[in-house]
Amino acid sequence: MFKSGFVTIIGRPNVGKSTLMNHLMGEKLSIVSNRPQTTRNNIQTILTKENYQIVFVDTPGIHKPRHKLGEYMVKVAQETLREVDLVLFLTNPEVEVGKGDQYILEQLRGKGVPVFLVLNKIDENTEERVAATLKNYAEHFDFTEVIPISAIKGKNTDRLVDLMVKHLPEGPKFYPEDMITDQQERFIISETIREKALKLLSQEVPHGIAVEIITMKKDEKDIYNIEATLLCEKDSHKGIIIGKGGETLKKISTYARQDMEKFLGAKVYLKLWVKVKKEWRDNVSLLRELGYK
Ligand SMILES: Nc1nc2c(ncn2[C@@H]2O[C@H](COP(=O)(O)OP(=O)(O)OP(=O)(O)O)[C@@H](O)[C@H]2O)c(=O)[nH]1
Ligand SMILES: [Mg+2]
Repeated sequence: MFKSGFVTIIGRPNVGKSTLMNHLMGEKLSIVSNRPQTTRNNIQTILTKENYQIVFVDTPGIHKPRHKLGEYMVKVAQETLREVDLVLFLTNPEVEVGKGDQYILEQLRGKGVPVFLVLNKIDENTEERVAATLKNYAEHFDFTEVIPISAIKGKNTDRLVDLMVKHLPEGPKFYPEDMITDQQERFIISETIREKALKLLSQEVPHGIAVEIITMKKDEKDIYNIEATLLCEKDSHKGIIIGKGGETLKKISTYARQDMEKFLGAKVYLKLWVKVKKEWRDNVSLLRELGYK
C-alpha cells in the first residue's frame, strides 16, 4: 500500500521547525538561525520513498505580529492547517504550556487529523524536564503521538518518520519522485543571503532585511553570476550591514556564496548591494513586490 499526504510543521518561532525539516530531507532547503522569525514563507519539500511520499510544509513561527510582514507570516502558517493530513506540533521543553503554545493548540482542536506532539531539543534538556513537559502538554491536548526528539542530533527522527507513515492515508504520488521542493532556485538563493545576514548582524537589523535577486545568469563556463540587493529599513541599518570598510557585507557575501556553490553545484560570482526602503515591513505594496503576498 502506498501512503502519502501533507504534513505541516507548526509551532512558535525558534523551536527548530526548519532544522527538523532539513534533517528529514537530508538537505538544507529552509534557512535556520538562532533568532526567532527566521522563516517567512511556507516552504514545501517532498520526501519520496518506496512506499510513501510525504510533503512537508515548514511554516513561519506563530507569534503576535508587530507589523504587516508578521501578520502575513502568521496568516500563511495558519492557512496550511486548512488542507493537511497530519500536523507536527513542535515545541521545546518548557514544562508549563505558555500562552503562545495554547493559542496554537486552540487552532488544532477539532481538526480531525492526527496531531503529534514533537518535543525538540532534548539534547540540551534534562530527562526530568522532558518528562514534565510531556506530561503537562498531554493534559492540554489529545495528541495522536508524543515524541521527544533532537532535530540537530537526529535523535528519534527515524521513529518520527515511521509514525508519520503509520498515520498517513493511502494515497497517490502527488509529485514526481525526483522533485524535492516547490521552491524556485532564485528564492532559495535569496534566502541563503538572508540567513547569513541573520547570522552576522544583531538585534533588529537582520529582521528588517529582505533580499531581491537582480540577476542570476549562468555563463559559458558554467559559472553563475548573481547580483542581489539587501533591502533594509533605515539609513542607520545600511551602514551596519556594510560594516567598517565593507567588512560585514563581504562576510555575508562569502558565506552566502559558499552555500550557493554547494546548492547549485557550480562556481558562483556574487555581488551584493544595500538599499534602504523605509518601513517596508509595514508597506503592503512593497511586501507584495518582495513576494510576501
Ligand atoms: N540544541 C538544539 N538546538 C536546536 C535543535 N533544533 C534546532 N535547534 C536550534 O534552534 C534554533 C532555531 O532553529 P530553526 O530551525 O531556525 O527554528 P524555527 O522553528 O524554524 O524558527 P522560525 O523560522 O523563526 O519559526 C537554531 O539555532 C537551531 O540550531 C535541537 O534539536 N537541539
Ligand atoms: Mg524556520
